[in-house]
Amino acid sequence: MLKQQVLRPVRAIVISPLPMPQCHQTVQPRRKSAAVAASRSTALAGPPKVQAIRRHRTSGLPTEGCYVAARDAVTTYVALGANLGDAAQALRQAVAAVRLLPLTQVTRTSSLYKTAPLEAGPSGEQRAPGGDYINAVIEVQTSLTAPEFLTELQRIELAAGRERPYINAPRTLDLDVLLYGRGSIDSKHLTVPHPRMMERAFVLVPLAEIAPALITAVQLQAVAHQ
Ligand code: PH2
Ligand code: MG
Ligand code: MG
Repeated sequence: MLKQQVLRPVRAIVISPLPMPQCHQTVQPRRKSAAVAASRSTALAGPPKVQAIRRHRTSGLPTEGCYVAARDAVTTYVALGANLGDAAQALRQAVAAVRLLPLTQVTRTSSLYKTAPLEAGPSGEQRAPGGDYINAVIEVQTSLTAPEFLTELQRIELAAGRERPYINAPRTLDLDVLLYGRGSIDSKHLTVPHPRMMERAFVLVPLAEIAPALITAVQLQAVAHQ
């Protein structure tokens, strides 16, 4: 049974951000830099040198450790869950950490929901061992690619002490990409739309709260018994 016990909305909380990298520059991809022009003329003079620093394709500026906004922002939805430690606080800190990501804005946050732990996988609707979860969904605009965004979310999970001793183990923080624009991705590390999102009340209810146009009444009805 999904207890729709709404705790305090995420947005009302004062948070202490997790440490984040500071390399958030946006590069204008048009102008040829002096560095590129110089490297081309020296290349004519002798054999090409191996370049230690990765450079932006056209500007020639170093991109090592940086993200480059090369395209419009994509609307993504991320499910947050935790059932170890101070789960509500972990979710608030996670939202704060996502806000600090490069080229990324959090545009909507659902309420926090206290939910009974459900098995993931084929037996999907059974109660799993462990304590109740706190769940939420956020809407994010990001110019990070899907793999970059996933890497950043995994880093936030790790910073929150996430361990994976066995499948469905209780967790300090779980961040799942539900949707990445209209993208359909099926890679080793990422599948979007999230393959089980439509089976889970703890995802659909907060998602419908912030993006009602994405979820139909029939879809909500189908998980209403959880
Ligand atoms: N996450 C799972 C498995 N079961 N149950 C609830 N209530 N909330 C979750 O976030 C959750 C779960 C695997 O990610
Ligand atoms: Mg999950
Ligand atoms: Mg996950």
